[in-house]
Amino acid sequence: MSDDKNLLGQIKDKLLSSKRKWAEEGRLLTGRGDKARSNRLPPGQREVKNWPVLDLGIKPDINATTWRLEIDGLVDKPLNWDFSDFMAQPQIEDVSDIHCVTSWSRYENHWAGVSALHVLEMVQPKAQATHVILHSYDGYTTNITLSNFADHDVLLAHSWEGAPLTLEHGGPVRLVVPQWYFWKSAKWIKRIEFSAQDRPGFWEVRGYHNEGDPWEEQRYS
Ligand SMILES: Nc1nc2c(c(=O)[nH]1)N[C@H]1C(S)=C(S)[C@@H](COP(=O)(O)O)O[C@H]1N2
Ligand SMILES: [Mo]
Repeated sequence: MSDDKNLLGQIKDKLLSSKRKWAEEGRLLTGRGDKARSNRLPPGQREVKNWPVLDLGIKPDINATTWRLEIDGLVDKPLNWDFSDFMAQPQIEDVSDIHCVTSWSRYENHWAGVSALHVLEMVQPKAQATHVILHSYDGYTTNITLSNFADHDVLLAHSWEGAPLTLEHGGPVRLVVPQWYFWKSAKWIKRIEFSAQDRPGFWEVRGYHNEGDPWEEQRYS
């Protein structure tokens, strides 16, 4: 009995000392930190390394030569940009995570393009404007509030990971709204309309949440 206790004691000591050694060596540490990691993935999501394509299945026939962007509605200075006008605007880069409502998340996407804040400076929305309606070349629409559109990390992106955005991912130019589920990030952006009324878009009238905060799991209405 006392021998057994001794043996157990020895095994425990050994386990403890190897654990201590692991701790000293930092074994099993990913470098990400468990806390940071669980804070990064919204509830019900899983991380993917690829970048899935999701849309209505209509690939619009546009390219950098034919693409135009209209920015109008309740603004003082409506705009109509072709691709070279767009590229002549001040450019920003941003890194953000994608959270798709179908449950995949993709970390660390490097975007380049023109910030929504710059667009707002250019067009000067009227005081009555409260919402922004996004219209795309495939007929898709989506809606966000003016204040969400004005988030510092919202941009009209032409590049992803240092290369021009492919047509399947919304090139030549798509919207990126990192704080919301990805359905708010309109591909093939055609028109940005400032409005005094909220106007639910394609998915919002088909049961998706009107906002879509992944941290609140605002998936469906
Ligand atoms: N024009 C347009 N934009 C769109 C969509 C679409 O069908 N048409 N689908 C939305 C949805 S539901 C998602 S999840 C993302 C997918 O973008 P991706 O194909 O680049 O991953 O685009 C969003 N923007
Ligand atoms: Mo989606």
